[in-house]
Amino acid sequence: MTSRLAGRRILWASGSLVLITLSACGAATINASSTTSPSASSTMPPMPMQTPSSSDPPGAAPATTNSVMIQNYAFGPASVTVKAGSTVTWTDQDEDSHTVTADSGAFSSQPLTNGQAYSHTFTAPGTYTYHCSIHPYMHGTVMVTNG
Ligand SMILES: [Cu+2]
Repeated sequence: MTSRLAGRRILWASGSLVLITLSACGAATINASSTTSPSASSTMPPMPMQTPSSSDPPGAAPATTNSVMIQNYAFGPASVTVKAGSTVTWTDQDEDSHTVTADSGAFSSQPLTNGQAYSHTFTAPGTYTYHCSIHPYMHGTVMVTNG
């Protein structure tokens, strides 16, 4: 009776020793990687990370201008914010023709040739998406705010 119990205790003890050894090894490798990677990566990411994050918001933010240039098959700025009652003017600066056509069909210019301009007055607040009917991949947005 007593010998059988002693044998079980030895097996349990050896089993727990293996577990301790494995967990110790795992902890050692985690510590090793965590101490080496931050020192190597801390010098790399902050420089590239801050440059795009600080330059993206101004570029993505809608511009407060009433003039949109159509250049290189794109509306620039692609997104503008104006107050209700404002007139937005698009000017085609490409050799190719373009239109300013509301996605909703609320307004549309004739095909503009180089140097030609089109104006539209936005009286109601809202978000107006538009495109070029000749080049449907050209998109722009006019956000109209309350006075
Ligand atoms: Cu176009």
